[in-house]
Amino acid sequence: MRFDAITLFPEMFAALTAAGVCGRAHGRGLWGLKTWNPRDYALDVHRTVDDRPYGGGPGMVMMAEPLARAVEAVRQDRLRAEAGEADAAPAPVVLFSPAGVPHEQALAHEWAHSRGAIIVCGRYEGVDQRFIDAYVDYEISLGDYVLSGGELAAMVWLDSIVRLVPGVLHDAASAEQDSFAAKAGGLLDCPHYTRPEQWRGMAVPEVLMSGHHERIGAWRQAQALALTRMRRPDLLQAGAAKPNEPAGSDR
Ligand code: 9D3
Repeated sequence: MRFDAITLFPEMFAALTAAGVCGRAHGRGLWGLKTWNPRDYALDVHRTVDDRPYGGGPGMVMMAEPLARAVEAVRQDRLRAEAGEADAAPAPVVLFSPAGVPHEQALAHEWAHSRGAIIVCGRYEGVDQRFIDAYVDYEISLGDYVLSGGELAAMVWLDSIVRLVPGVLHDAASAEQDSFAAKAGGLLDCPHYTRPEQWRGMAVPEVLMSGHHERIGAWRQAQALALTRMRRPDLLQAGAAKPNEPAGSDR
């Protein structure tokens, strides 16, 4: 599994390959990441990658040509690396943008079984639409809040995917029991406790000390349901329309 990130801030991605679950998996060769700076593919001596928007308005727009040349360089590099591989296929191009389809756990599972992608991180007000039309296969958002660029969104997206890659997590069950995982029925997770039994006058719930596995399971289920009803009632609306699904698309 190989990802290539086209970004004006390649150094940000070091966090992903250096630390934690993703860092360890990277060290074990379970996934790879290469960064590419669009400035290196600019056409002028000033290495310009942005310009003012046609039609006016605030901010700057990322120019199409440096991004396009960066994607072409990645594709050449991937062809060289994959030479002789029987199952080699062109990698999809993914743009991170506030106008994208919202990311979610089910999509993380789908990407976890892919060969990877070419990631484009937007900065400034956005990316020239002609680059998107010509090169981008998927436009992805992380949610309805404003970031200063696509890098952190891409890193969160990558983290959600890499931890699901077979062999990355030691305990496969821990992924499945996460909040939002299918086996938890799409509920928030129940509360957790560890030693000591008393902490600053607060006790651990009786039932967890009982050793009665059936009652413990029922308690956790009830806690998860109550928490979900309180914080995320939207998760309990089975079959509710999602923002990326047109009305009536479920027939
Ligand atoms: C005035 C309109 N703004 C769009 C909501 C402008 C704008 C804000 C922030 C344009 C680009 C950005 C930078 N954000 C991203 O590149 C981004 C993002 C985000 O801001 N929120 C959630 N997911 C993502 S993915 C990329």
